[in-house]
Amino acid sequence: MSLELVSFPICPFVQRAVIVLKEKEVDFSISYIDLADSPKWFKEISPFGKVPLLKIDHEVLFESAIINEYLDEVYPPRLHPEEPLLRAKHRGWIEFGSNLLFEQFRLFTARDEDNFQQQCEVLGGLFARLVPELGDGPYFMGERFSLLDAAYAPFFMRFAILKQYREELSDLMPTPLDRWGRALLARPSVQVSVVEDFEQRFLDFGRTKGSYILHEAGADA
Ligand SMILES: N[C@@H](CCC(=O)N[C@@H](CS)C(=O)NCC(=O)O)C(=O)O
Repeated sequence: MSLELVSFPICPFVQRAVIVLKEKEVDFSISYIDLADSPKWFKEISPFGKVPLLKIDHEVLFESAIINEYLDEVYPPRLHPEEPLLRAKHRGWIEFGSNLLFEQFRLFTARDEDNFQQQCEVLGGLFARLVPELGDGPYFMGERFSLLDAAYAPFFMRFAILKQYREELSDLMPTPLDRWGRALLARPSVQVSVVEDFEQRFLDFGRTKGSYILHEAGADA
């Protein structure tokens, strides 16, 4: 069976699937498209016009959560909880993590101080909601790295970059979340889940979107 991930180099949703493939030590190839000018073949096979896609021989899967569940069912070790109720809870919190990524994107691409502060409030509210669910760590609800952990790692990787541009972002993140993020970023599968020049590409993308915090820090030259 040949596996190919269709990607955009800084997409956090593709990164979720890469982390799972790395955790499971599965061979795969990755191809990159330009989302601003996506090829015809991609439009034909991507129902939402979004990455990631996972091509499995001649079949195509879309949506990161679905792709990861498929990988989890086919390749060991099992990362989703075995117990149905807990698994369902994890699915809900993975969805919450997707929302967190969208709000982080809005923070990154905020075009002025007011908008940036508004987004800080939104993220602060989401953090407060998440903290009581965490448990004692080091991972979400326990000691085992799960699909949910893979789904949140891209958020923490991007947040670590953004913190360099606005100090108050460090204060915004509650200590238990920060501890969780550090555990995720220390994971080898997470460290090799992005392109080598990821940070540069991420910042370049922010500049094209008029990111206020980059501009303010004089980082958009
Ligand atoms: N719910 C989707 C979200 C994927 C997503 O938003 N991908 C972005 C790139 S990070 C995309 O392809 N955007 C293209 C577009 O919206 O036109 C998933 O979990 O896979």
